[in-house]
Formats: sequence, structure tokens, C-alpha cells
Amino acid sequence: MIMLEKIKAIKEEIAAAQAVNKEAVEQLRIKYLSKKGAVSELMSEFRNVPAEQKRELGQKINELKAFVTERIARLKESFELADEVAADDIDLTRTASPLPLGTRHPLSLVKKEILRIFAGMGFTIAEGPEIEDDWHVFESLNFPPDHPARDMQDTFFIGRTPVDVLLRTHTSSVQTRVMEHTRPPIRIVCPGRVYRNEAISARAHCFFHQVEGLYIDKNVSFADLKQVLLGFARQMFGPETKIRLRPSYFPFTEPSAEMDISCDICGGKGCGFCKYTGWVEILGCGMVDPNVLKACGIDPEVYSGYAFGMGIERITNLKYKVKDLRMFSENDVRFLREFEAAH
Ligand code: 2NM
Repeated sequence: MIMLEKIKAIKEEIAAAQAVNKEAVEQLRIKYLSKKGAVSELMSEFRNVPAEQKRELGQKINELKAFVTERIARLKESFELADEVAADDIDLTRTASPLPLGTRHPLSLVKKEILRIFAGMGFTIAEGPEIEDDWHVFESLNFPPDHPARDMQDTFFIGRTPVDVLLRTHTSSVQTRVMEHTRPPIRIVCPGRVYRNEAISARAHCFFHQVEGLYIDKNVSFADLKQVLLGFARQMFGPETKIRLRPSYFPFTEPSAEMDISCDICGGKGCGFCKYTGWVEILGCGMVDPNVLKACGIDPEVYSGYAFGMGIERITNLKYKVKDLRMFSENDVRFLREFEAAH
């Protein structure tokens, strides 16, 4: 066989060569590239080639050697990759790495605690829409037509179709809705977000969260209100907590009062939180105005009731000493993580 034919035959052989494992590849390398291999043999024969053919054949042999070397390297590589995957030893029965867990928001924690306490005193939870109409937020609640809360400055109005549509400024609108279609006795707490048109600062926000309570039955008195609120204050802030009620004014209650608790931060001695008075305000309350009962179809000659409302932010500030209201809506995880232990 002349040399050119041998080169062509080896090339075809190696192009078609397969290997089942690394050892088979090594056998191929020995067969073609070792000292006594087919390619090396061609190199020895090359010495006897006539001078005028040396140039052409030399080039062809070099090409063949490169081709064979490349082909064997590729085969070897495919088995090395398989080895690597096997060495990784993937355990498909292992559970996936856990996703990092979030924490409950401090306002959610405090809301839950407030609701738990009132649930223990027989209150059920009622919720309602944040987008409301004038009647449920103001008219039914005895707000006079010229009350400042009805001003654009204080309330977010979002339409007039055909009545004023607005974002509720208190959750009393939920209580109106319950009174409209429920016969007394009614004993509910209403948690939720409310909106007021205020510039955002450390002490004010355009939205905040409330829990309002309502109890309507025959012979409900101010003394009943006081006892329920005392029970709440003691469970929320500790059994030694004292309360005091100061006369106040709300359109939907008569009489109305604001409730303070003894300052548990300084223990009554006086601090920044209680402005050195030993007392901090935590909620507003009163006897439901007969006009409100009438508007909702409840006879004020037969029934009476009390109501109260508190800001969840305010209660949370006192419990956790948060100084800037904006912390509650910024969702800085470093702040939120501080409440992990309170879960
Ligand atoms: C407060 C203070 C006083 C209140 C009144 C009513 C309703 F619907 F019965 F009239 N709900 N909530 C009320 C009373 C809320 O928040 C500071």
C-alpha cells in the first residue's frame, strides 16, 4: 500500500473509532500514537520516501497526527466529564436549602394581641371596605355638614358618582354597616387601615391602623365601658396598669372621653413618653350618640351602647418604644427583624 492510501485509511479508521470507557480510549492512543503506533510507524517509513514526495507527504502525516491527537483528546474528555459528574455525588433525596423566612410586622403582632384580648371578652371581628361613601363615614355618624373632617384638607376624596366616594378616615364606617343590618346585641371590634390627608412626618402619616369597638344592647352603661377598657389595659400593658378618663368630644359619642394609662415606661415617675405627667393617652371612647343609633335603624329608647377607638401605631409605640411612625411603612428588614422574638 502506498503511503497516501495508508494515511487515508488511518484517518477513516480514527474518525469512526468509538470507545466505551477511558481504558478503551487509552487503547486507541496506544494503537495510533505510541512509539509503535500506526502514526509513529508512518513517520519511520517517511525516511525512505523519495525526496520529491517528502514535502507533500510530510504535510499529510503532520495533518494526520494532529487529527488523531485531537480525536483521542475529545474521546478522553467525554469520559472525564462523566467522571466529574459522578464525583459530585449529587444526593437527590436531600431537601432543598430553606428560603429565608420573613417576620411578622409589629403592627400585625399588636393588632392580633388587641383582638385576642377583646375576643376573650366576647367581641367578634368585623371588617369592611376602605373605599367608602359619605353616608357611612360621616353622615350616619352624626358629623355636621361643616365638620372639618369633611374638608378636602383632611379627607381623601376619590370621586363623586353620584355621592362622594372617599377613603375611610376611621373604621366606624364598618360599625355603621354592621348596625344597619344586625339586630342588637352587637359586640364587635373592627380592625383596619384608615386614611387622612396629612403631610408625612415622624408623628403623622397619610394612613394608619385602628381597632374600634362597639357594644350595643339594652341597659349598656358608661360603667360597662370603663370596666372593659380597664380589663384591656391590664392585659395589654400589665396587671398593675391604672386608667383615667378625661372628658372629650367626638361627633358620634355623647358623653365622650379620652383614656390614659399610667406610664409603664417610667412607672409613673415621669419621662419623655408621658411628658412628665405619669399618664399617656391611648384611646378615645364614649356612649354612642342616639342620632347614630337612629340613623342605623336602632331605637335609642330601647337600646344604648358604647364605642371606643385606638390607633394601633400608638399602642405599638408604647409597647415597643418606636419613635418614628415612618418605620412602620418603610419595611426596612433590620427594623422588622427586631420583632422576631415577639412572635
Ligand atoms: C373613637 C372614639 C369614640 C366610635 C364610635 C363608633 C360608632 F360607630 F359606634 F359610632 N365607632 N367608634 C368611636 C368613639 C371611636 O375613636 C377614637
